[in-house]
Amino acid sequence: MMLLFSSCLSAPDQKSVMLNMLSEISSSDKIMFGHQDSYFYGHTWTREKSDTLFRSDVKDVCSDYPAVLGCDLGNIELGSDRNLDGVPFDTMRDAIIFHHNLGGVVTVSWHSRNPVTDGDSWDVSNSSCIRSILPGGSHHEKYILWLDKAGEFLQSINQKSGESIPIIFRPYHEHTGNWFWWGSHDSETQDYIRLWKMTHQRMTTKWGLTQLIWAYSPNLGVDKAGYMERYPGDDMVDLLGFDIYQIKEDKGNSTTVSYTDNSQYIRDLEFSLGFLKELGEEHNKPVAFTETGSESIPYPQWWSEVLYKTIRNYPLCYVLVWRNAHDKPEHHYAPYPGHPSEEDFQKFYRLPETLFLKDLLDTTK
Ligand code: BMA
Repeated sequence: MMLLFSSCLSAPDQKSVMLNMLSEISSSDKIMFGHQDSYFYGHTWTREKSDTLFRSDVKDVCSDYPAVLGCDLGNIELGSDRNLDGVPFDTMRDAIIFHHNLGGVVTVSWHSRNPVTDGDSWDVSNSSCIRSILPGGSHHEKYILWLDKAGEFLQSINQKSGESIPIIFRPYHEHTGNWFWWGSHDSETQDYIRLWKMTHQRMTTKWGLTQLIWAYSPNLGVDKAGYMERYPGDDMVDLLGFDIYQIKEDKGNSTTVSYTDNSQYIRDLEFSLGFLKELGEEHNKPVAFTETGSESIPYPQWWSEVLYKTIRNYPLCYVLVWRNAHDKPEHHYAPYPGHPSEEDFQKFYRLPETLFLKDLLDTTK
């Protein structure tokens, strides 16, 4: 599998090369592995300013980087030089260019702050937040400035690399839940769609980011109709995703949290990925498992017996697991050396169907 990007390609061409590649992988038996923030910190380490090479817990375990690098823009809207998890935006830019130059795929989410209260993304204390930032709303102008901060950063990646890097941009994710200010509890269906369109238009017309691949990713808890309820339209979305986590199962004893029963997670995946597959076909879009994981991965065979065993039946182009925090001992979704699931992850890595960065290496560079 090889990506044929070239710096001579225009932004729309870069986008179509990437979309073709994603569709090709979707319709094959292959799947790319992704990890959020993989290059910036791991379970026991953080990146030092003087580090020249990128480290990754995934690489420490299988000698290869993930094929998909996940990054998050949260706090860019404040003009901060680090994101909400402490990642310097300069490092993020360099990592995106490095990863792209090796043929890897980049996806960017945005846990932006609440534009009305200035609280974090999870601040849902006010209502009609979306409506307040749409044209005519009390916080519209402020929010446009926030969009511009994100647009400026994304544009700076292209300026530094000298080419338009196609990035899977995944704003306003998990909106079918009620934990983010952009969630479905906040406003009417049409408000969310207008927010998406306003964002799409600003990034495209003001910042010229025509190479962005727009990913729509609701979360577990909806059926096919619910998934599509706030769909912005085929012209505004390029990739259909889903966020589904394996939630800790509390057996009633506050000290015992059991992860050994994987059946509910498998059922959730089969139900949700089943209609995601149909939607991909109906809308002619590649489909991806945009976020997942089992926090701490306490079940050692999780990679082969739970995740891969289930997702291999669906035409996904990638699966991305969430970050390995360095400052929260239980908050990790990929293994690190010595982790109980390390061996099983290496088995997952060796499967001919799973793609990591070396499988995508762009030899044309
Ligand atoms: C959440 C957690 C938070 C983090 C946020 C954005 O799922 O990992 O600790 O700040 O994602 O990355």
